[in-house]
Amino acid sequence: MKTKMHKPQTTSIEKKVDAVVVGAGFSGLYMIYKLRKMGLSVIGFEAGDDVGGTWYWNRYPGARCDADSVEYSYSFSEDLQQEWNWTERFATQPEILKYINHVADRFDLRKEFQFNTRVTSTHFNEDRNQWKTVTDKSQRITSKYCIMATGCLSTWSIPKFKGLENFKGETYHTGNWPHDGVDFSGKKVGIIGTGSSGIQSIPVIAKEAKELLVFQRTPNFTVPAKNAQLTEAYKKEVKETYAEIRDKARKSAAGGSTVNFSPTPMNEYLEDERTSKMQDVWDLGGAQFLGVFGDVLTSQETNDVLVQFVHEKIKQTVIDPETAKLLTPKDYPLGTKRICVDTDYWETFNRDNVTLIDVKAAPIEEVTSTGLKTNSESYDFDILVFATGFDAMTGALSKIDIQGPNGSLKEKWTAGPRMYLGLMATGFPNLFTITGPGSPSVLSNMMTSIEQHVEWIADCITHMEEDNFEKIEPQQQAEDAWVHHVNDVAHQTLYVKGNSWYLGANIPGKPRVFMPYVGGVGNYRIKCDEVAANGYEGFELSRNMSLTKNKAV
Ligand code: FAD
Ligand code: N01
Repeated sequence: MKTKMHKPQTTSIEKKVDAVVVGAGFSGLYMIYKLRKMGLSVIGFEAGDDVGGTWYWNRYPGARCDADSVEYSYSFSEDLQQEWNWTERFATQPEILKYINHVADRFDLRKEFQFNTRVTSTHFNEDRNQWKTVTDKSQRITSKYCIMATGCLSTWSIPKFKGLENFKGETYHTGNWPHDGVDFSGKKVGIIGTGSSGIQSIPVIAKEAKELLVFQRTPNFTVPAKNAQLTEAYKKEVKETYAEIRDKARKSAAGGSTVNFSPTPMNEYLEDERTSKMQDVWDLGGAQFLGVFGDVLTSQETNDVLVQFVHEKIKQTVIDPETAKLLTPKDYPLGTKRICVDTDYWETFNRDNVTLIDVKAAPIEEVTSTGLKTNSESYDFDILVFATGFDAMTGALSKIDIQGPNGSLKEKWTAGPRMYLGLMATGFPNLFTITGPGSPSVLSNMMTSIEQHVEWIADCITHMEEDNFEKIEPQQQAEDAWVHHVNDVAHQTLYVKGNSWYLGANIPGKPRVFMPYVGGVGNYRIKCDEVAANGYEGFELSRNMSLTKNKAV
């Protein structure tokens, strides 16, 4: 989907810039745009060979967003949002990647990036107030600021199955899909994983493959997308009202204006109104089903009512009662594992060429040369697809050796991530993360959250440059209080009852800590704005006299 061939620049071995940005997804691109506009010198590094992040890597069949396309886009440029035309309610991966390429071309953003380059370490030199960033191409870049735009869902995870190296067929992970696609025709395919990626790809693979074996450990709650082509009238209306749409999204709980999360708890509806209310929202399609009542994620009683509603839908859709039973999520509240949005997911299990296999009852023991073996049976296939998810939120950061003056980020996060506002961590001056742990991030339309973070970081750096500050880092007390608050609000919800990647539960050995902030995008923005307005309350800003001797202090 590249619109333009580009020659990756190669940065000389030693270089000094104002800021290093790691990652060329939506976050990194906008961060580079802002920093460059502020007159700072910047270098971006990206492990992939082009821009796109999530949408560069996740090219599996059926991949698309489940936030409305018109809102899953940048708002920072009025011209950009007026000139771009989305075609579907939920855009496909190729369309989103085309959009990202358009943005990169339009604002000439590639020239600051070095592609095919992974950042391996960054160490802070306290005497010089500088980060020294090292790449896998042995470059060493010093910079005052280092900004991690490394993504919440960019470190794909393949479980360490015994015997995996013996498999003679093809293997793929949805999060690292080949750019020229996979030919499933005439093939017997096994897929492990029934989260959002599995649920999107299974219906499409089932249509292409000769046979599909779906290995399911936990059934997931999913809502039909009701995807559709966007009409000209709708697009015109959106463009005319974009300012209001964006404003509403920024103030909302989940970062979107079209997702209506009702504030009204279920008990305020009469019993016979509840089912029709659920049906109405179900018919609208998409993740907004989670917000049908105001207390879906705080009241077990309300949640149970939604669960029953979904159970009925499965029964009505899936013909074979045993398969229907197996597809029915029972052990956790709806929404506490990320809700999925699908097209024809349950219907796919009515096809003759699709078999659902319960690997909770009979766990996978090993991968063999021709397929896999559970503790009760062996299965053969030609292609094995891992839809097994990501080391979310902390994975990409933990892979980089990040050393502050008093130790590494990895050590600091041994018992789970600790950050102030999900933006910075104590002990790591001038190092920012975009949508880091402790911010609404993955619980929101991430475009809204990414823009908010990039703009906050850009304003903070402007403040530092204008007032000759050399260093900023959170005060320990502020960080501790924020971590406590994030934990506290999460524990007032049902979220902590699901074995989700939000809690790190999908990665063996990962500390069980609820990582995103459930307090809502609008409230969180107010907090961040207040912090900035109060002179970066909770942060320690310092000037280094020897370094700033030529500047007015
Ligand atoms: P990413 O897009 O993940 O980009 C990070 C980049 O950093 C990657 O390209 C990676 O290669 C690079 N990188 C990481 N570490 C290094 C390193 N050490 N050195 C060099 N480069 C590095 N969100 C929504 O709000 N709505 C949706 O509908 C939605 N759908 C999604 C569908 C899928 C399949 C997935 C996986 C995620 C989805 N998300 C969705 C979340 C999505 O990740 C964000 O919306 C958004 O794209 C994140 O952008 P980003 O730039 O922050 O991170
Ligand atoms: O990953 P997941 P994903 N044996 O972690 C199973 C975003 N996204 O890539 O639940 C057997 O959700 C695991 O089983 P269990 C979105 O934020 C969005 O699907 O741990 N099975 C689970 O079924 C999403 O939440 C879209 O029991 C194993 C699956 O693999 C996030 O990305 C689309 C196993 C992993 O599900 C991640 O989604 C795609 C094992 N050893 C992604 N290990 C949109 O539509 C894991 N599993 C917007």
